[in-house]
Amino acid sequence: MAYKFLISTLLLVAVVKEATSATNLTFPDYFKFGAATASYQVEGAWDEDDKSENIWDHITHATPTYVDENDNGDIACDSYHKYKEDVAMLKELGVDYYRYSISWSRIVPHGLAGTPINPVGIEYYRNLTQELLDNGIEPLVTIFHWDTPEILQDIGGWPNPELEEHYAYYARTLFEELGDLVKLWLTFNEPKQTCMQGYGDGEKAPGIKASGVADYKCTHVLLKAHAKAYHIYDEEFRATQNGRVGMVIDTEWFEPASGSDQDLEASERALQFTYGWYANPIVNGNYPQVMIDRIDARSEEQGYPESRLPKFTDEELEYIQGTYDFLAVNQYSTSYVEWQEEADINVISYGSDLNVHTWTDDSWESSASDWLKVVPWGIRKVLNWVSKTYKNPEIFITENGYSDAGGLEDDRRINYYTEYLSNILEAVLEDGVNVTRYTAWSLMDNFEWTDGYTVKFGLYSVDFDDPERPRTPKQSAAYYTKVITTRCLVDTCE
Ligand code: GBH
Repeated sequence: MAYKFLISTLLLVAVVKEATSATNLTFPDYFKFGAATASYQVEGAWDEDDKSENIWDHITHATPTYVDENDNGDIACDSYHKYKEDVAMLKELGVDYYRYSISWSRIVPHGLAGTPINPVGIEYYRNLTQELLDNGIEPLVTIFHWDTPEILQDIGGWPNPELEEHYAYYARTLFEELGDLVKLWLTFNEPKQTCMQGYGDGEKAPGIKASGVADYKCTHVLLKAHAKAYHIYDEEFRATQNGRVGMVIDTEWFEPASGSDQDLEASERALQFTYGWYANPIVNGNYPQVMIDRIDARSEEQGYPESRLPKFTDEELEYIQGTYDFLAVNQYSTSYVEWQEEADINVISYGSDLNVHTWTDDSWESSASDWLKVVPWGIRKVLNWVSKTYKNPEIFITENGYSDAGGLEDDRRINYYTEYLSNILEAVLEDGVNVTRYTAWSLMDNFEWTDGYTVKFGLYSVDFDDPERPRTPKQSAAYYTKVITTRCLVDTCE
């Protein structure tokens, strides 16, 4: 009998060991766990209470086929009306904090600096934030998550230098109206996607295709807007409010295809064109040298009177440098990268300015998003790279998560979280990377941009066919709660 029991116990241990290679280390006490959403993806109420149209309202209404199944965020998860339920979910999950974003066109419906503030918009975010605080959940607020007021797009959008002033006015308004409650601010979510997808490849609203030109102009204005918001906080609010400000930058890991100098250089170049495009200015004061050198040279050869990569003045460089209290990283996936022959000089695009060959491995597990492969070791490499490249900053992981086609028994999502968190924990405890927060994307299924509602990232499922938009926890929600309470990824930890 005892013998049989021993055998089956050994078998069980072997099976559990096989199922995961996750570390049995324990998350340190200071490490915090959160979950994230973004305004356009969850709120709905697109034209209620004096909110004006934003670029996503506009593109989904004007060109319904822009999104899978002609869907839009008109109602989404209806979080505008159901925020108390959202907070109850966060409480049930047991997270330390909630990352959510504010809808600019709810706060400044006319968009332009100096125009009236919408008190009902402010009230919504004060109510949501107070509800979080009453439930012991810390707010982590994204000021801008891709939903530019349409009026600002009508004057050219982010490539227009005026946007710096309009954004600064909006950001100051938030510090003034919410800064007594909110102590952690993120100026921009994934600015690379705003600029490259919005104005480069057209994959996101406003859908403009001017790669290699408009994406660089967009970034130039956006970085100045970020710096201005940071300085406004510093000069007018920090002393009384005591908060911190940063920017969310996304990157894949680019794994060199070989150890050759050329492939190592290609990997570094890809990281500099991706994470470095935004991080280098705010940490070191300018675009990465490899971007300046390559884009300047190609522009000249192409007959441009000046570089397609705009220049900062000396004052601007100084103004932008140091505008971060921590670095934030969104990380999901990995590609292989290798050096390639110089691209045709007649092609004008970000891709040919970067000029590397990338691909993914067929053996990597896929997800419901074509760009998302399950490569847990990639996040550990990204964290080490960010830490080493930018002087060992405090790092928040502001997004990480897995997409599927739906269902409550989401074992592949549990596997993703287990394996990625394991690599993060090893980066912290074995590599000495200063990561202090981990944010799961997403709290619940929501409007996944051009994929509409066909792709699901949530820990909670939302029934989009039911007008009440009921939420139901998936198995991954229970797993995440267990990780947060035990601070451990496997059954027993050291
Ligand atoms: C985040 O972006 C967003 O912040 C969030 O709103 C979104 O819902 C979530 O992730 C899930 O998508 O097609 O190969 O050119 C994710 C990072 C980077 C993913 C750019 C799509 C395009 C890669 N994104 N990427 S590709």
